[in-house]
Amino acid sequence: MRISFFTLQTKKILSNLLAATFVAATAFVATQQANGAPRSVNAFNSNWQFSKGTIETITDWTPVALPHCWNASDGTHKDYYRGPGTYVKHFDVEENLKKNRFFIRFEAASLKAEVWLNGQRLGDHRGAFNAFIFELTPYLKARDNELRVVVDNTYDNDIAPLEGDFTVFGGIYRPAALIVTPRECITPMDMASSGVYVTPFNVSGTTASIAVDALVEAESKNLAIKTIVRDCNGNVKAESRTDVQTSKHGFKALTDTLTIDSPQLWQGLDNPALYSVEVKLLRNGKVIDSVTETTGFRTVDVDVTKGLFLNGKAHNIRGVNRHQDRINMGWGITNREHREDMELIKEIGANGVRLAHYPHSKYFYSLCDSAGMLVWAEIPFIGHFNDTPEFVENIELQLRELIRQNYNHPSIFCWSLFNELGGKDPAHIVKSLNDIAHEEDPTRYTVAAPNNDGRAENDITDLLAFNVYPGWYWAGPEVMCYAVDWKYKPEKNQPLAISEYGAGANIYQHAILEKAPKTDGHYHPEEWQAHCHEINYLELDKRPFLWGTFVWNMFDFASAGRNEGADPGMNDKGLVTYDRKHRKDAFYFYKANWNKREPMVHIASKRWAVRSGDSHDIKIYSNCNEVKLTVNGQQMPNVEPTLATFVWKNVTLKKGENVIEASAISNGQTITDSTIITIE
Ligand code: GCB
Repeated sequence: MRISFFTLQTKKILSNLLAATFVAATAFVATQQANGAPRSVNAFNSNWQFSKGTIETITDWTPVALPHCWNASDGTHKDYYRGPGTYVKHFDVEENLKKNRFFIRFEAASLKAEVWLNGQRLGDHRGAFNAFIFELTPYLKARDNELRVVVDNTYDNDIAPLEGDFTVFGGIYRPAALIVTPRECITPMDMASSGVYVTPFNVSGTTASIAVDALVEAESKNLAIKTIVRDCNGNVKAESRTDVQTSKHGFKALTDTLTIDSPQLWQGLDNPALYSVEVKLLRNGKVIDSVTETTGFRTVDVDVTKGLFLNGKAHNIRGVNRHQDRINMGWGITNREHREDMELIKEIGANGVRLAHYPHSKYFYSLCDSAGMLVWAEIPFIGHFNDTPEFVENIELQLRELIRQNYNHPSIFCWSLFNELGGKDPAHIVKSLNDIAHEEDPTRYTVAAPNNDGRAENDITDLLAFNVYPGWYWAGPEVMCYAVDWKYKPEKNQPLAISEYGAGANIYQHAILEKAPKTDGHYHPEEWQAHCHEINYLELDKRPFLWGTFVWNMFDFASAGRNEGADPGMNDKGLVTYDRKHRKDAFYFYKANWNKREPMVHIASKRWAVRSGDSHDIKIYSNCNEVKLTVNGQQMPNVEPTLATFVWKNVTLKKGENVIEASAISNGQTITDSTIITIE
C-alpha cells in the first residue's frame, strides 16, 4: 500500500514539475501576460544580421537567429576567432510608446558587448556569462528602429576569466527578449534580475516563511504589492498585501513576509517540491504590473565531520561538473540541449552538479530546481588575475550579477568564488568577494575550488573543496586516500569536498594499463578512465565527512589550447562524449552506484570488440545484487561485487567470436546485456 501511494504521489509530482519547469523557464511571458497585467516579454531572437568585424569593416551580412555562436565550428582550433562581431536588428513597436517602458535583455554575450539604438549608445556589458539589460524608451520610434550590438571575445586584461582550460566562445549565445512594462513597474533594471527576491526562512516540516522584496520604479503614492504563493498544483497556500516600503540595491522596495503551513519541502531528487510566488504591483488598489518567480523550501547544513544535510537528512552530494558547450554549436545551445544534458545527469543518478566555471543559463538552473539537483554556482575567477581596480571591479560585478539573477533558485546552495588561483596573493580579492556574497545573500554558503594547500585564499570561504587528480596528473588512483586525508583539517571548521577528480578517455582507444597513460599524449584508452574512477571513488565513498564529490567532467568539452587524446582542442575527461551520443564505461560505473531507480547491467569494454590474447577479465557494472555471466553459452561462477562492479578474472576466450551475455533480476524483471568479443 505504502509503495503504491508513494508511486502515485511521485508520478503526480513529476508531471506537475514538468509544468513547473515550463512556468519557471518562461515565467516572464507565460504568467505575466495571463493575468492581464500590461507587462509583456517578447522573444527577440529572429531576424538578426551578423558579421564578424565592426561596422566600419563589414561588407557582407548573414541572417542569423539567437542563440548564435560564431565559433560553433572553430572552437576546437587553437587559433579560433577571437575578435569583434556585429549584430543588427530592425524592428517596429506595436505598443503605445507613451504609456510603456521598453527594455532589451540579453541572457549573455561573450565576452563583452556594446549596444546602440538608432545610433545612440546605450552602454556596454563586460563578462561572458550573465544577463544584461538596457532601457530603449528614450530613443525608441514606432517604426524602423535599429538595434546594433558589437560583441567581442578578444582576450581582455580587465575581464575574468583571464585563463582557463576551455574555449571562450564568442557571440550572443543565449536568447534575448524585449520587455515592455508600464511606466511604473517592478524594475527589470536591477542587474537584469527579475526585480523580485524571495527569501525562505524558518523552514521546517510544519511551517515555512518567505520574505519577499519587490523592487519598483514608481513615483506614485498608494503603492502596494499583493503576493500569492501557490503549490505545484496551483493551489493558493498564502496570500498577503502590504505597502511597507524600504530600499534595496538603490531602488524603492516593497516588502512582505508570508507563512505557509505544512509546506512540502524541496527534498532533492526524491521530491523537489516547488512553489510559485506571484507578486502584483498595485497602484490605488489596481494591478499595474506583476512578476512570478519560483521558490522551494529547504534547509542545507554542512558539518565539518558529518557532511551535508538537506532538511536535516544526510545528503552528501554525489555529483558531476558540467561545461555548457556542445559539438558544432559551441555555447550557442538551445533549451533542447540543456534538457538533454539534464536527462543524462538524471540518468547517471547524480544528486548535485557543479556548474563550472562560470554562470550557466538560467534555464539550466531551473531544470536543476525541478530535478532536485543541489547546485554549486560559480564565477569565472580562474588561474591568474590582475590586481587592478578594473579587473577587481569586473569580477565583483560578475558575482553580484550571478547572485541577483539566480537568487530565487532553491537548487543553488552555494556561491563559488574561485577556481585554482595562482601567482601573487589574491586573498584580499577573495575576502572582498566573500563579503559581497554574504551581503547579497546571507542564506547561502560560499565555497571555492583550489588545487594547492596552504594558500591564504583557501581559508576564507565557508566551505572548501579541492580539485585533485590522483591516477591522472600524478600518482596512482589509490592515492586519492592521501589526497583527501591531507586536506581534511576538521579543526579549521571549513567542511571539505572534492570539486574535481577524473581522467581522460577516448571511446575508440582500448587497453588495460598498469599506470596512467601519458596525459598529454594521444592515447587515452577508455579502460583507464573507468579504472581510475573505480579506485578514486572507492576512497571518496569511505569518507562521509566529504560533503560532496564532483566528477570532472560529465561531458567532453572544447579546450582549444589542448592537443591530446585523439581529438585536438578537446578535454576528454567527460563521462559522455562531446556530441552526447556515447556514454563511456565510467558513466555506467556511476549509474550502477548512484541510480537506484533504473535497474541496469552493463558489460564494460564493449567497444573493444576485436582483441588479441586468449584470456581477459570481464567486467560488468550493475545496480542489482547478483549478475549471471555466460561466455559462449557456458555459465560462469557467480562473483561478489565491489561498488556495483562485478569482475570475472582471466576468462578464457576462443579464437574468433565469443558471445558474452549478462543478466540480472530486479523486482522480478530480468535485465540483460550482451556483446561479441572477437579474438584475433
Ligand atoms: C582542473 C581545472 C579544470 C580543468 C581540469 C583538467 O583542475 O579546474 O578547469 O579542465 O583540471 O581537466 O585538467
